[in-house]
Amino acid sequence: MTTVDDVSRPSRVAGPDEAISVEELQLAARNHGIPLEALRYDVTPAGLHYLLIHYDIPDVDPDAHTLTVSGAVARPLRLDLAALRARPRVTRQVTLECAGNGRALLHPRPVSQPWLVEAVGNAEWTGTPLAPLLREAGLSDDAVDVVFTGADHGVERGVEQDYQRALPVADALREEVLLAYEMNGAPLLPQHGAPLRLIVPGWYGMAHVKWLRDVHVTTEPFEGYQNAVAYRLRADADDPGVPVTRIEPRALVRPPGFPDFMSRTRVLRPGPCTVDGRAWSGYGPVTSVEVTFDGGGSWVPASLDESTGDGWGWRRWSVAWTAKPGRWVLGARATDASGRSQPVEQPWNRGGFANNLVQRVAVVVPAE
Ligand SMILES: Nc1nc2c(c(=O)[nH]1)N[C@H]1C(S)=C(S)[C@@H](COP(=O)(O)O)O[C@H]1N2
Ligand SMILES: [Mo]
Repeated sequence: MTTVDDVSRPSRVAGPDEAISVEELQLAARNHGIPLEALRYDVTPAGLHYLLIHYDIPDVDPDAHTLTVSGAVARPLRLDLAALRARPRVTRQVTLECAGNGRALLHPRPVSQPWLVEAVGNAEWTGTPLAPLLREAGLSDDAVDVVFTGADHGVERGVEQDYQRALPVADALREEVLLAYEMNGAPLLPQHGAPLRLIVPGWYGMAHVKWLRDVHVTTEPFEGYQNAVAYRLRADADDPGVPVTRIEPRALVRPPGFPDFMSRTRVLRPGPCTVDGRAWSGYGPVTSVEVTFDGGGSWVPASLDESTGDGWGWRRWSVAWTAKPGRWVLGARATDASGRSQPVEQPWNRGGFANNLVQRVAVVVPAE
């Protein structure tokens, strides 16, 4: 008998010299990253923000769309977009990063969406805070998790599902969590969750459920696929692992000079220049950034601009450099207020999540 299982691939790690497959390329073509030169913008223009869509962009009619609040609440609610828009309105700049960012650079490579380092963006999200709505619904005293369900549907490793992710009640009640209906001052685009999505500042992308249609309060820990199976840090396939939650600190270099078409190696004219980029963390503000020009051999401190927005967005960093002829490998390392920093040796886990290995940007400075 044919079942949906037959179309799914198991979770897998690539062989030592196994190249990126057409299936990985198929995912990469759907789910694009930020072009790194767009690190120049404080607020990432919507079309340049990275994208990650597990299944299909669902066909949702904004005029008919409703959000239900159900489960362990005293007063279940149903709100349409007009009702959500009539509620208190908040705009926050939030850096979103996919938990799988960096995966394709790992050895061995976990086979999934093959991100290099570009699964990030910093947009302005407008919506209404979630916590007051949950309080109005009347959370029961024994509430444990809040499950967010999207209108998209698919199958993953044999499990047919609506995209669903839960947050522990205490995290769902944080004041910064938004039900967002606008991105950068315009209604959400279809690919970013129109007409409604969750924004969970500081958390990796998988928590920010798009095409949000239901908020369900449970009295038992949620055991759905995206919490219990997919987004866990595991040493190997048998390790139960720990959940992926907040964003580890990372700094990216805005690639200087101009690129070679095929290798994307940078060519930079010799002489004084400013090297800059962005840094962020979900564990507290970035407190310092150091820069290397020799692939991690030595480091110099960068200066940090103020955080744009109210602390959930990235910070620009910059450093003066006199580029001398030769080959250079640039990278930057962020440290945050919690003391977390970035490794120069790869951290590894089976899903390739929360990797914040220091970036390597090859730069050639030709002789004059
Ligand atoms: N409903 C739904 N929400 C989702 C996803 C999804 O596939 N379906 N992908 C998640 C993941 S893994 C990421 S990284 C972010 C990406 O958000 P963006 O595409 O707006 O950048 O959305 C999250 N929300
Ligand atoms: Mo993601």
